[in-house]
Amino acid sequence: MAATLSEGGCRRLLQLLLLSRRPGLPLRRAAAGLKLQHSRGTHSRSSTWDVHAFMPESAAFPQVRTYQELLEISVRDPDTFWGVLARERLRWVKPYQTVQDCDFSRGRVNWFLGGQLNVAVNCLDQHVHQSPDRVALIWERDEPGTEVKITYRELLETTCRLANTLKKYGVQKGDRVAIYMSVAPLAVAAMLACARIGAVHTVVFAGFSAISLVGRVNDAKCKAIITQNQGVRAGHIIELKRIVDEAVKSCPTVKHVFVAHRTDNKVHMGNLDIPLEKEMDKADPACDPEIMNSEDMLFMLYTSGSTGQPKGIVHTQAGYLLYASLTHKYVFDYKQGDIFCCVADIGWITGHSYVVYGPLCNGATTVLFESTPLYPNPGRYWEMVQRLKINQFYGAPTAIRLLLKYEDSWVKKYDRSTLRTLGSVGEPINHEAWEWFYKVVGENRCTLVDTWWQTETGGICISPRPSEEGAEIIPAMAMRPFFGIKPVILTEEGRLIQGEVSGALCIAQPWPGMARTIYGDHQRFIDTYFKTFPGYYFTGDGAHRSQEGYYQITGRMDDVINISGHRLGTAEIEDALAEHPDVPETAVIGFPHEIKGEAAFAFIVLKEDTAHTEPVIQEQLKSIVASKIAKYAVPDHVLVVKRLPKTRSGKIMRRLLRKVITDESGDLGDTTTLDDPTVVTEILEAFQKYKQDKSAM
Ligand code: 7RM
Repeated sequence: MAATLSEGGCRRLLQLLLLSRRPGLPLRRAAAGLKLQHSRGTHSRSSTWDVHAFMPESAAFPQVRTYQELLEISVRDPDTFWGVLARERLRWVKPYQTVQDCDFSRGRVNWFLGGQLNVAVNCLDQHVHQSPDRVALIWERDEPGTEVKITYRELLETTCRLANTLKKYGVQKGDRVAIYMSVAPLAVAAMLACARIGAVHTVVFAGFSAISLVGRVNDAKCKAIITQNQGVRAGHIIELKRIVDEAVKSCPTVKHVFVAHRTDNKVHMGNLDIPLEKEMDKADPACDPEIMNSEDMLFMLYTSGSTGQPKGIVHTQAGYLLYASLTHKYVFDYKQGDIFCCVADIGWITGHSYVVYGPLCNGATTVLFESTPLYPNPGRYWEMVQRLKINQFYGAPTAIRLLLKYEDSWVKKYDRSTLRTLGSVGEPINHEAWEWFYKVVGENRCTLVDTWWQTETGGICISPRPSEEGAEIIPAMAMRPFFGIKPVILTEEGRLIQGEVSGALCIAQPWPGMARTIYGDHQRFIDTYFKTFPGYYFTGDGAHRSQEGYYQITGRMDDVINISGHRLGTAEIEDALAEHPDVPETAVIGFPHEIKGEAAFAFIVLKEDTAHTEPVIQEQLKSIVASKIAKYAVPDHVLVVKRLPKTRSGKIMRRLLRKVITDESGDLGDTTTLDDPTVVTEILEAFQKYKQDKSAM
């Protein structure tokens, strides 16, 4: 399918191009503060560096000569920039007419209106036409050395068979389908099969409990669930089908459960259950793609907020795909033929954008990592890098912090000379981890990018690359906005501040990858992201901007914590703990943890007449959290206190609790609003005693 433009589209594009060529538009050359990285032996200076070779689509902006000018046009004239990129980089059935129609005050975000396309065609068919035998997926199975390669032709056929199977059982355009699987080619095919027939997938991380699955499936009103008989991770079996069996009892909308087979073990098959591979064998290997509008839903993904239930973040077709693929190419310096490896699980947004959609849209070979960093030993990642000849490696700081505790020989004994780019995502990366990743893993020669983004942003928004070639990278800093991203920093009162400052990180204008709504609750979307600072998208994160204009993320400003890169609301954990009949009150705080980044600390108040001992209740509470949410959400510490510190209006003063557990109790700040100041001494004593008992803290 050729990229074509209708007459109207042509006219509009011409207007845009003419507009962008208007003389007198100030295009500043290189930004202040750009230094060349000295550790790089060879670099061409920006003056000889060809921006049109760097981004071929930029030929549409002939007046642009430097990287800085390209970045500026993307922010100053987003319609021109994104209009050209969407036209050139996506395969359209029908070209769009309007680049964007957005209004933050209403939470209205629309891109490429009038356009029609199919995401699966962009990710598969276009590459099958050009190079059917190129490897699309390398499935790095849990058992090292047993990887499976799948070509674009094979992935297209598998996707079509799966799509036809879904159709046969009544799944139609617009229906929601839950995917509860570990990282596997069939999981990727399931996502793409939904995209092909216009169904909306919601991938639920396979570490979530049955109750969490129920919550998401019911909120999305899913018609079907696609799962596996079992999962395999670090040599252990995960009973995925059994968890689904338990869940579907409470999911009235689910008509079918498709069961793929990861192991040879038999599992119970009930009324709703359909053996997936068997059905796929019978299905037609070709499936006509559904023609989708740019703003039809592609997927929803649940993520935690500061209050209540996780919210279903909605992403749509064209804008999301364009943003995921463009960031994949430019942040990681992906070149055709590279083997790209993002070790994230497909249950998170990182897996959606940088295991599946970004790389496949670019025709890349993408690695699906099923295992864990320590299985069968701490050399797993690097042995895989050597064996698969990986060029880009994208992972989480928590894994790096874990691995740097082991001998460097676990890294050094493997050949990592294929690596060019290393990436970090999900949480702040501390200096020690950054340096180890850069020096030991990357041999001081790879580019290491700390990438900041969110489920809601669809793709990377702040990252040291792309940039002018050879531009400096400051360790452990996300630094530079991506094309089209205009970060701003506001004070708590909502004042926009220029220059060096710390404050609330907001984004001042829409970009194609951003979320469109919260499923079933658009008002919550507006309230969460556009109310606090009218006119801006509020990220929920704080940031510092340096004199040079570089951004450093300082962490969440709300009650969201980040455990091993997994986002979680403290309110969710509190809600789970409150299920215990003997626990009337709880407060959960995030506190720094050496490996996990953050861990949960729960303060609980017990009923006076409880029949259980404290240790029994503590264990019961931990298992409630594991079964209501997931294992990773279980608090590391559960401390029984007589009362919680509250203001006179009854609000729990978490700030105080945080100071107690981070040993800052010498400076508790303003406690005058406390209802009863003696509660502080009480809690401090309880905490000291707890620490003594658990000398591990
Ligand atoms: C991609 C992802 C989003 C939250 C975000 C931040 C934190 C992510 C970084 C980071 C510091 C980073 N999506 N976060 N990346 N903090 N430096 N490079 O993680 O929706 O699951 O989480 O994660 O707080 O708001 S997410």
